[in-house]
Amino acid sequence: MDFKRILLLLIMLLSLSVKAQNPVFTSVFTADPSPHVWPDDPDKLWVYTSHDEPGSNNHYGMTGYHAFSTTDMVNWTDHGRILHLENVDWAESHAWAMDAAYYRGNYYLIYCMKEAGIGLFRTGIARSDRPEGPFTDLGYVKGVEFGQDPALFIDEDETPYLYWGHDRKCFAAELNDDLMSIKPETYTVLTKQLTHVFEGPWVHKRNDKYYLTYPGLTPRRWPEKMFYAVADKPLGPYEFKGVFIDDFEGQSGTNHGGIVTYKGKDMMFYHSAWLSGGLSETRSVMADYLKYDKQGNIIPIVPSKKGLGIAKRTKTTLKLEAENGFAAGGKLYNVIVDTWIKGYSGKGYVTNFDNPYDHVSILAQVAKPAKYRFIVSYASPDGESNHDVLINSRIHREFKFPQSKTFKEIDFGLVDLKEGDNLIRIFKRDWKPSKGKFAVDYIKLEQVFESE
Ligand code: FUB
Repeated sequence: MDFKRILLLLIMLLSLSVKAQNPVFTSVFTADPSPHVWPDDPDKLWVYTSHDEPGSNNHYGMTGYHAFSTTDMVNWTDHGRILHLENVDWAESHAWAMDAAYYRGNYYLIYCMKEAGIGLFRTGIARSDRPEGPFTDLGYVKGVEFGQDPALFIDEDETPYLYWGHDRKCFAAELNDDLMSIKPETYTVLTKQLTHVFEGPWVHKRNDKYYLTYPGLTPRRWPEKMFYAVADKPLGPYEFKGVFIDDFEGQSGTNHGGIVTYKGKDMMFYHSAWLSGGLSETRSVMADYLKYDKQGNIIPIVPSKKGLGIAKRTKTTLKLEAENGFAAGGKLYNVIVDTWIKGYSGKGYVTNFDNPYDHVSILAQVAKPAKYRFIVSYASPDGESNHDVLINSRIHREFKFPQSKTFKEIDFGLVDLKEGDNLIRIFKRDWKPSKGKFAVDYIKLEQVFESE
């Protein structure tokens, strides 16, 4: 082999081994990540995010939230839309940053939206008995004015603390046990303690110290950098420490995120504009390891393409539960949710496709037009079942579901999804009376890459 060929081979081998795990989610535009490991499942990492609509490139049109989970930091599941403006009757717009918490046996999403008719930010609270939602709105937290960018921190003694902040201000308070109102006597203005603060406070605890991280602006200068301050008590006083994510190439105007310890490693989740190629308000979640020095100071992070550097890239599969219906942006038409056939995932499955047009529609949100592998988990105990699948009313296919007494996945190959919202409808194919109980548990849409 001559020298040129050897060089080419080396370059090819090198490019195969290059690791590029940032941005973390490449299937959908995401921002304001809130990472958590829940106490009942230390093997799983969850990241809750807000959602940027492709093509809009402005924060004003933001409408909903997503949940992602992983057990290896490489393969991620996008559980789809977990809460949307349509599910919150007091709100009219601006589904901006949120946080999640596990508290007394339930999962909570604490988020902000603008109140209908008033147009000011409220801090909303929604609950689910499952980490992946969907979440049901409970109303807004009383006693919080201008409640943008809330973070809910549950201390080791189970005391709940709320932090929020916007427009160069930051506040905190202890919440009452039902999480629906603040204890007025604990209301604290943190603004002066948090040099350069702009919005987005987030709190984690390490070695009995409370770390409050936040996006800030040095005088009159965008984009935002990430700063932090440390305290001995959740409500302060906080000692300002400095910047730990400075300006970086391809960042969005804003930055925002949280810190988590997962399988012994500390990580910072934040966002950039890398996936959209620099569109400042079309963002994507990033993750990098975070390290502390001996004194407990955060060692600044320099965002890198490599990110967590475990694999060549991350891969996301959308796993969308059929039974979540309207709460997840879908629809159940003349079908029901049942739990009789065992072995389903989520809260149940959809069945009773008795007449033509009876259907389940499931919402899949993606960032860019792409091919996805389409998998359906179903059961058809009484024999083969034929159904049509409509994707955005454009692709129309006839799918055979062989008899199966238990739930199993069937792979229907590649389908095309468009940028933004895709509605995937599974419905009965013909006018013949139904043979039995065909049931849809969930659909999966798996990212595929050219080299696969
Ligand atoms: O995502 C919308 C807004 O941008 C958030 O609420 C802010 O923190 C900033 O990230």
